[in-house]
Amino acid sequence: MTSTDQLVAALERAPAIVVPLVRQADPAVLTRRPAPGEWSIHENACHLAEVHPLFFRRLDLMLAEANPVIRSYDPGRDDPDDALLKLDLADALRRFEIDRARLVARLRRLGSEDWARPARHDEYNSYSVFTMFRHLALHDFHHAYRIEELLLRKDWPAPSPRVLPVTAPNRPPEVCRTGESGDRT
Ligand code: NI
Repeated sequence: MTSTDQLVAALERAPAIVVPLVRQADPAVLTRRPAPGEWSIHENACHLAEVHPLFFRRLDLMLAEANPVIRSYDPGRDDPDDALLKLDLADALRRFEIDRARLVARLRRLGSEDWARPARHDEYNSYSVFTMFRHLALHDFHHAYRIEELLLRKDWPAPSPRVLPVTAPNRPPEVCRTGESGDRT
C-alpha cells in the first residue's frame, strides 16, 4: 500500500469514528460552548461537513491550473459567529458521510502526478494535492478531539453508552465565541 492509499483509507474511515462520537453526546450539551472562543460539539461537527465543498473546489482548481493561488479559510475570520449554530446537525452528519464517500471515490482515481500538483497557499510554505488531503485527514481528528473533550467534561452530563439519534433543536450559544482560534484550512 502506498502512502496515498493509506491517506485515502484514513479519510474513508473517519466518519465511522466521528459520527458515532457526536451521536453519543447528551442533547443538553450539544450546542453548549465551553468558553469564549471555543466551539460546541454541534459546531465542531457541522464544520467537518461544511469544509467538503471547499476541498472539492480546490482539487478542481489544482488539477486544472498550474500552481494556482489559494486563499486560506478561517471560520473565525470569514463567517458570522453563529453560522454553524444555524445548521441542522443530523443533516450535516449525513452530508459529511456522503461527501466523504464521494471524495474518496474521486481520490482513488488520481494518478501520482495529480497528487504532486502544487499550489501557493497564503498560510503555508508549501502545498500540494497530497498536503491538502493529509491536512483534511488530520483536521477530522483535530475536531473529533475537541468533540471528545466536551463529551467527557467532568462537570457536564456523561455521554450515552449507546449512540443517540440527533434530534435536539438548535439552540443559541450559551457563551460568546470570538472565533475558532488558530485553525486555518
Ligand atoms: Ni477546522
